[in-house]
This record gives sequence, structure tokens and C-alpha cells, in this order.
Amino acid sequence: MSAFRCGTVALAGRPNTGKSSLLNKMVGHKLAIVSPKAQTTRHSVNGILTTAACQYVFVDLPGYQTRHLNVLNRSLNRQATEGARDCDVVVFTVEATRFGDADREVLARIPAGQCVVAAVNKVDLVKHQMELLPFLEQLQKERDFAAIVPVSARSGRNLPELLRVLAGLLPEGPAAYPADKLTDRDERFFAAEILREKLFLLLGEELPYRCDVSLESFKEEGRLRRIEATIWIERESQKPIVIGAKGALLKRVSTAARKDMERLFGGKVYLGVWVKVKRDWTGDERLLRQLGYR
Ligand SMILES: Nc1nc2c(ncn2[C@@H]2O[C@H](COP(=O)(O)OP(=O)(O)OP(=O)(O)O)[C@@H](O)[C@H]2O)c(=O)[nH]1
Ligand SMILES: [Mg+2]
Repeated sequence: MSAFRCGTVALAGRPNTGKSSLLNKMVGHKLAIVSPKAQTTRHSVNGILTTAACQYVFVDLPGYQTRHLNVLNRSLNRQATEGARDCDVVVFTVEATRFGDADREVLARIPAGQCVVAAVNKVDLVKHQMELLPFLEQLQKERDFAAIVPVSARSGRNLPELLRVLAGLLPEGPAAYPADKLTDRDERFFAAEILREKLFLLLGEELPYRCDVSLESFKEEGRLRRIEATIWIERESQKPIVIGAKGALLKRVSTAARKDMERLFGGKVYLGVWVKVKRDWTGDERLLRQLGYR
């Protein structure tokens, strides 16, 4: 029997290629937040999958952003670059039949010598599979990939093959975590992330990029979790938009978040949400640090 393998697999790529969706599908739980908007992920999150032969520690990274470089995005890009360096294998995620300068730039930032597997995601959107072949051939010329695997995070297509390829590339060694451990992030982290996901899903095109979430308190009272959270915005004029007419939008956001939290935590949640201003926080290093960014 071959030896057990264990290692870290970072998901790197430009925004919106489906890194978080892939992590969720591979570990079988929704850990990383997902939205149709670019730059949803701001905090890397681990998802651990343990099989009989291998423990994969997947690390979802922020999408590498080549435009709109404010202080926040620079911080996210640093996280993305460091994450792709400090791992055993990189899954470079691209969208099927779409490879452009932004993808190329991400690839250029992954150190030479790093083991990189290309996951060509969203193949469910490719109508004629014949279109895929020339794309794969073209992609092959971009780097010496350890493998190129067409997949779909949505349908799950070919993910067993991706897992098989990755297992062969991870170092031999004992499991780093107990077999039933799913992530090294705690419930506080997921509570804040779930609320931020709802802002991305319900707030329109621009405002999610001006919002952040922090937790004021997280108390367990028997089976009830009592959570108080703050949504930070950049200016007072954004407050009525986030709150909505008669508080309707904030209510939708917090109800959707509470339901997801109850599902993830397996128990009742009381969620109190406040909206407050941290003036121009996306451009202010000190405020970013207060919000947990480096
Ligand atoms: N059709 C299809 N859509 C997908 C697939 N994977 C992800 N998506 C969608 O693509 C969008 C972006 O997915 P995410 O998982 O948030 O992408 P990401 O790479 O983590 O994005 P950032 O965190 O912004 O860098 C969402 O609307 C997903 O539902 C797929 O395999 N097929
Ligand atoms: Mg993401």
C-alpha cells in the first residue's frame, strides 16, 4: 500500500473564476462564500478533505485583482500572492475558453518551480466540447503545468479526477488534522463571512465593495447563538441604501444571513445588525488593520 499523503493546495486565479465554489464542492460543505460579483473572497479560508489515502488542506484565496488598486485590493493581492507561494500545490483556476491578460498576470506571480495544476472550470457552460480542445492546447503553452483538468464546480464534473491528480502531487506524510476536521476557521469567522456574502448578493453592483463586516459579540446560550454584527460603510450617504425603505433591505440581508448561520451551526441564531461608518476604510491602512486585514 502506498504511503499516506498530506499537504496544502491553494486555489489561485483572477476574480470570479470559481475558486471558492471549487473548494466548497471538493470538501462537500459550503465554507467559502460565493457570489456572481468579482472579488467576493477577502479572507483566505481552509477546507480540509480527508480520504483513506490523503488529506488535502485546500486554501481559498482572494482573486488576484489587476484593476481598481485601492489599499484594500493591494492587501488582497498580497494575500493571494503569498498564498500561492506558501503551499505544496497551486490549483490555478481559469474559466473554460476564457484566458486573458488578467489570468496571465496571476500565473506570472506564482513562483517558478511551484507545482501548478490548471483547473479549467465552468465546463458546464461550454456548449460544444470541441471548443474546449483548442483552449486546452493554448493553455498548455502558458506554463509547464503538472496537469490540466477541465472541471465544473457547479455540476461536480471531473472533480474526482482533479482530486486524484492532486493526491499524486502532495508530499508523503501523516495527516496534519484529525480526519473529521473541516476547517481551522471558527464560527465567528463564518458568521461574519455569511453576512458579507448576503451584502454581495443583495446590495447592487458597487456598494458591496464599500462594505465590510465585523462581529461585536458571539455568545452561546444553550443551543442559541446570540450574534451582534456591524456592517461598516465608507460614508453616511450609503447608510439609507444599505438599510433600505423602512429597513426592508437590511432585514432581507440579516434574515438570509441568519438562516444560513442556523444551517451551518445546526441551531437557532439571534442576529443583531448595525450599520456604521468608517470613513473611506478601503483606502486607509489603519482602518483596514482594525478590520483584520494586513
Ligand atoms: N456555470 C458555472 N458557474 C460557476 C462554476 N463555478 C463557479 N461558478 C459561478 O461563478 C461565480 C463566481 O464564483 P466564486 O466561487 O465566488 O468565484 P471566485 O473565484 O471564488 O471569486 P473571487 O472570490 O471573487 O475571486 C458564482 O456566480 C458561481 O456560482 C461552474 O463550474 N459553473
Ligand atoms: Mg472566492
